Amino acid sequence: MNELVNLRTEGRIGVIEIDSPPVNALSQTVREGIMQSLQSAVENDEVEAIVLICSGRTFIAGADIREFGLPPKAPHLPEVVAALEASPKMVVAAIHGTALGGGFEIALGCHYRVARPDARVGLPEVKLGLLPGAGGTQRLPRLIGVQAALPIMMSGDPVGAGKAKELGAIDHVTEDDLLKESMAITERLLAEDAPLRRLCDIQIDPASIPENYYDDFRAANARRMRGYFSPERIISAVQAAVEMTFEDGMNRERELFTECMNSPESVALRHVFFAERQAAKVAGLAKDTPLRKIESVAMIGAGTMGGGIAMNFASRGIPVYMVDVDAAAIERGLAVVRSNYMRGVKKGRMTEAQLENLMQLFTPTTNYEDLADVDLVIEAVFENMAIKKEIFERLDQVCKPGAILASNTSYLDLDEIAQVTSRPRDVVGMHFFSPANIMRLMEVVRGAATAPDVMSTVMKLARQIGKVAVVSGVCYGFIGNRMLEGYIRESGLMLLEGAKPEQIDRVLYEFGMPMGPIGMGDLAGMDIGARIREERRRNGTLPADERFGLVGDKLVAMGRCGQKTGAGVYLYEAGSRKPVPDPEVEVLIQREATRLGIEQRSFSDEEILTRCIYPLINEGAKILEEGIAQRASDIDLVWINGYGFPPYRGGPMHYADSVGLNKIYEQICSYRDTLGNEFGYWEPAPLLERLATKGGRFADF
Ligand code: T1G
Repeated sequence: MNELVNLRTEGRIGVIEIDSPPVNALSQTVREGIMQSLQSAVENDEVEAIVLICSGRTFIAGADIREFGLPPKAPHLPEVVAALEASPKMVVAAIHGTALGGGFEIALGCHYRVARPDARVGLPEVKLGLLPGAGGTQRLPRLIGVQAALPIMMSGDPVGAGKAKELGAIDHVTEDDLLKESMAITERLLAEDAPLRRLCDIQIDPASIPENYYDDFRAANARRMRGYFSPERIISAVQAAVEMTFEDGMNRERELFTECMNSPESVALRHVFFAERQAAKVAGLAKDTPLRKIESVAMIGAGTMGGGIAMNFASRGIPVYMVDVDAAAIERGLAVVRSNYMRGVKKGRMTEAQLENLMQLFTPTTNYEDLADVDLVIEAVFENMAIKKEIFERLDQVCKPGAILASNTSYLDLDEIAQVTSRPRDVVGMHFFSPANIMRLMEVVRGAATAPDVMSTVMKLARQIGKVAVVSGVCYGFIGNRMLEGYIRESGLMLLEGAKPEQIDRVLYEFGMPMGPIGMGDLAGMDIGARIREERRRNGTLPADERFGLVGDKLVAMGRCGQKTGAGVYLYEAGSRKPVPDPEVEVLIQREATRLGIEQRSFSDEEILTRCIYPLINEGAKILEEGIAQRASDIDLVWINGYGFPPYRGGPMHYADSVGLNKIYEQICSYRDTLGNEFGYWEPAPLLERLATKGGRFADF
C-alpha cells in the first residue's frame, strides 16, 4: 500500500485500487504499491481472492512514459505481472476506460478480466517505437492465438470490450457497477472452484500457425512497417512465443524491447507523443478560459476543401450549412461528400441508412441571411484576398454577435481579413489540409485581435473532430506552407542543375516521406503552385529569381499540370498514378538550363536530401524565433500530420536536434558559399547559428 495504491477487504475479497491521475500510469510508485498490496492480500487469511481496479477516468493506460530513458527502478513491470499471475489467490482485473500497453499486460497477468462495455484494451507500444515489454508478446498470443494477437500489436489500435470478449481477451462485459459486478463474478468463480488460469502455462502449438504466416503478414503490413524499427521485432517476439518456452520467450521479448527502447525511432515517437499533448497548451490561455457553444456550422465554399471540412462536423452530428455562389456548385460539392461517405459504406464502416442520416445534416443555401444564427462560419474559397474580404464583410453584417468567423486561408494575412469586420476578436484561422476529412492537422491561426475564448473554443473543437491542432501566428503561409517553399524551391532548382526527378523523389521517399516533392507536385496539381507564384509576382513577394518555379511554370504553360492532366513532370498512363519519367521533360529542363547558363551535373543522394530538408529546418528556426510557432515540437507536428514527414524521425526540428545543429549549420553555410546567396536562400537563421555555436537544441528553446 502507498499513496497511490491501496488495499481494502470487502468480505473475502481483497480490493487493490490504484488512484494515480490522470491515467494511472505504471510509475515506480504504482508498481511498488501493487506489489505491496498483492503481498498483503496473499498473506491475509481472510482474503480468498483479489480484484484489481482503478479509480478516475481509466484503468492503467500503460507504463509511465515519462520514466523512459531514466535508469529503471524496481520493481520492474514484468516482475509485477509475474507476481499477479503467480498469486496463489485468484486475481480479477476490473477494467474501465482504456487498458493499454503495460496496463493490458497487467490484466493479462490476472487470472480473469471483467470490463465495462465502453472499455477498450490494446497494446499501442508500436506507436512509441516499442513493443509490449511486460509479457504482452508472450501472453496475448497464448490467450487469443497468434493470428488475433499480432495485428493488435502491429496496429497499436485499441479493441472494444465487445470485440475483446469475442476474441477471448475479456471474460465478462458488465453494464453494472464495475466493482460490484467484478466482486460478484469473483465470488461465483470461487464458488465454482474455478482454476487460476495462468497464461504462462499455455504452450502454443506451432502447427496452428499457417505456413508462411509471418512472411504473408509482413507483406500485408509492408506499407505500415516501412521505416519503423519495432514492427519487425514485434514479429520476432511473437515467433518466440510459439517457438520457445515461456521463460525463454520472456527473455527474448526483453532483449527486443531494450533494442527498441534505445532506438532513435522510439525516442522520436515518444517525442511526438508528448508533442501532441503539449500542442494543446496555448500560451497565455488559462485552462479555465470559457468556451463558446458550437452547435451549428456554416461552410462558405462547397468545393473539395469545403466538403471535406464540413464532413468533420457532420460526422460528429453538428449540422452544416453549405454555401456557394449557386445551387449547382453546392450540388457538386454535396455529391463529393456523398461519394466520400459511400467509400465508408463500401468498407463497412457505416450503413447506407447512416449515410442518409449524415446527408440530412447538410443544408444547401446561397442566401447569407440563413447564417444569422450559426455558431461558427468557416470560409474556404479560392485563395484571393479581395474575395475573402468581401465574404467577411457580408458575414459581419449577417452573423449574430458571438459567432466565430474562421478562414481556411492557407497563406493570406488573417489580420488583414479580420480588419474588414467590426469584430476582429471573433476572427480566427482554421487551416485544414487536403483531404480535410482525413488529414489530422489543423493550423489554428491566432490573429492579433483573436479573443482568448475563440482560441480555446477552436482548440477544443479541433480535438473534438479528431484533429491535431497547432497554433500559428500570422505570417505568409503560417508554419507548414512557409517551410514548404524552401523544400519545393530546392527540388526545382536541382532539376535545372541536372538532378533527375526520379532520383529526387527516391531519396525523399527512402528518407520516409510518403512521396518525393516532384511526385507531390504532380499529385497536388502544379497549376496551384503556378497560380500562387503568379499572384506573388504581381504583389512583388516572389524572389526575383528566374529559376524559381521555372520548370513548373513551363510545364503548366504546356498544359502539363500533373496527374489530373495525365502529365506533369512525369507521364501517367490512363487510370494509373505510377509516375513515368518523360524524356521530353528532360529536354525541356536541359534547354532552360542552357538558356540560363546552368551547367548540369550529377547529384549525390546526400546533397539532394540536405538541400530539401535543411531549408525546412532553417525556416523552422526563423518561425520559432519570431514566435509564429509556440515551440519546436509544434513545428514537428505540423510536418508530420500535414506533410507526411516520417513520425519515426520526430519531425524536422527533432530530426535536426538528432543530427546536431552544428552539422546542419555548417552545411547551410557551405551551400551559402557554394550555391550562392543572392536571394538569401541559404542565409542561416540567427537562432540556428546561436544554438549551433553553443551546442544547443531546438527542444530547449
Ligand atoms: N505515461 C505517462 N503519462 C501519460 C501516459 C503514460 N502512459 N498516458 C497519458 N499520459 C498523460 C499525458 O501526457 C497527459 O498529460 C495526460 O496523461 C492525459 O493524456 C512495458 C512500455 C490513455 C488514451 O501508449 O494513448 O506500456 O499533458 O491528453 O486524450 O509494454 O493518453 O495532461 O500533462 O492523452 O484522454 C503504452 C498512452 C505505454 C498510452 C488518454 N501506453 N496514452 O487519452 O488524454 S508503453 C500508451 C494514451 C508501455 C509496456 C510499455 C492516451 C489515453 P498532460 P491525454 P486522453
